[in-house]
Amino acid sequence: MGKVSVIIYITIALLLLLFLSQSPKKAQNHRHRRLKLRSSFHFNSTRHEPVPFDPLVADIERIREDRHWEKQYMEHAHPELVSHEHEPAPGHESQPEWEDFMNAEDYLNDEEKFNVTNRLVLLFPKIDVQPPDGYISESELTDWNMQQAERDVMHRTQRELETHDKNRDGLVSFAEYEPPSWVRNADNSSFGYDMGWWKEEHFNASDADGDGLLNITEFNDFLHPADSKNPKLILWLCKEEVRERDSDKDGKVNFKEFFHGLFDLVRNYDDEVHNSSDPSDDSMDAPARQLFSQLDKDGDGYLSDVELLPIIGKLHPSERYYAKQQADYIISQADTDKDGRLTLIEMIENPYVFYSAIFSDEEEDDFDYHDEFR
Ligand SMILES: *[C@@H]1O[C@H](CO)[C@@H](O)[C@H](O)[C@H]1NC(C)=O
Ligand SMILES: *[C@@H]1O[C@H](CO)[C@@H](O)[C@H](O)[C@H]1NC(C)=O
Ligand SMILES: *[C@@H]1O[C@H](CO)[C@@H](O)[C@H](O)[C@H]1NC(C)=O
Ligand SMILES: *[C@@H]1O[C@H](CO)[C@@H](O)[C@H](O)[C@H]1NC(C)=O
Ligand SMILES: *[C@@H]1O[C@H](CO)[C@@H](O)[C@H](O)[C@H]1NC(C)=O
Ligand SMILES: *[C@@H]1O[C@H](CO)[C@@H](O)[C@H](O)[C@H]1NC(C)=O
Ligand SMILES: [Ca+2]
Ligand SMILES: [Ca+2]
Repeated sequence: MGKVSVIIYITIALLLLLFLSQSPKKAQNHRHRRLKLRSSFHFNSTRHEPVPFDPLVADIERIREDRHWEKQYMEHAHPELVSHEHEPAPGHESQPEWEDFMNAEDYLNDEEKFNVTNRLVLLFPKIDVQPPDGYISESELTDWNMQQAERDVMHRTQRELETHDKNRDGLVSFAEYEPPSWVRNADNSSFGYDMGWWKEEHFNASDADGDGLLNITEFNDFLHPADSKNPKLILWLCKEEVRERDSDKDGKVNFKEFFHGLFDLVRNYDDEVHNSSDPSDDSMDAPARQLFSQLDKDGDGYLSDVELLPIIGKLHPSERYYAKQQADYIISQADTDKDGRLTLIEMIENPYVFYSAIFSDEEEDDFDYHDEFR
């Protein structure tokens, strides 16, 4: 740490002491709310859950989710074993003090053990890094959320990989891969979407080096194509989008299919599209026509897979999109002086915003998760 940042932190610490000594009531005001761990974990969930702000909470949730997952996995893969007393799986013998769910919750609500103010004081300098100036900017908070999300995603991917990797070589072949049961049981035609997911073409597109096996990076891409940098997989995602939107099955997306399937999803992200460049054309679908012809590079009146490339990131938001959305939400709630960034004092004044993912009594539901996307 440079001299400047040391001075900044000493200043912050002094300000903090001053603040704490002056407003003891304020800190207690928030105290009757109980923090609750989430229990909405499902195998089939495609909803995007926000990742906890505090890595300690994330760890607790992760351990709990692993156990839940093991249990479901055993019921699914080895039903013959489930009737016996449930044995902890290998590698999980040593349990921390939050042995079970209720203990974990008691732990979080025990102010001696889990002091939210102290947590924020501890986390602040880890987030305030670019530059360390005593303020947390939107981009610093987005990066932080992104780090938490990546940790979480890789943990789940690792766990998934272990269950599919039958010969334990750390790689998944398509023969080893078994799609989730709700994919296998689904009748092809009853889904309007998800048709090509978890099939061989999806697998092959994820296999960047084409050796027929997915390593952890490739397998993570397979599970989360929207976050992948593999061009083959991104093109597959466009192909899949065409398949899902192509109601008349001619292999391409015409204007009608675009207007009724894709346009609304794109428009929400892209305010420019609202402005028609041609003021004389004031029909309802003018912005849609404008975007359509912009995308239709070869002008054949249809959108092909490659022509969807410019908007695929909007159709399938990446982890970074959610990280930024969560950062914006937190700042909007905690930025008391409305300067667009957070000081430690602003954070301490609004501690529950940072633990909102685990609120038991969250009143507002105004955080838009975009459920309809993956
Ligand atoms: C997902 O699983 C939950 C139970 O685990 C079930 O209630 C829900 O209907 C399932 N959703 C879909 C889309 O299959
Ligand atoms: C949490 O820590 C702060 C700062 O150290 C302290 O002032 C406060 O009393 C603590 N709260 C509880 C409930 O222990
Ligand atoms: C789904 O469609 C494929 C061919 O497109 C077919 O081979 C498969 O049996 C179908 N599965 C179900 C469950 O209908
Ligand atoms: C996937 O790649 C393998 C070779 O690694 C090939 O045999 C197979 O036909 C491919 N499948 C699809 C659906 O492209
Ligand atoms: C997985 O394979 C890809 C090439 O397909 C490579 O770029 C990547 O570094 C590998 N990941 C690991 C963790 O070895
Ligand atoms: C869109 O229209 C608004 C006013 O309605 C204007 O402020 C904005 O600059 C326009 N954007 C573009 C890209 O033309
Ligand atoms: Ca590979
Ligand atoms: Ca501020």
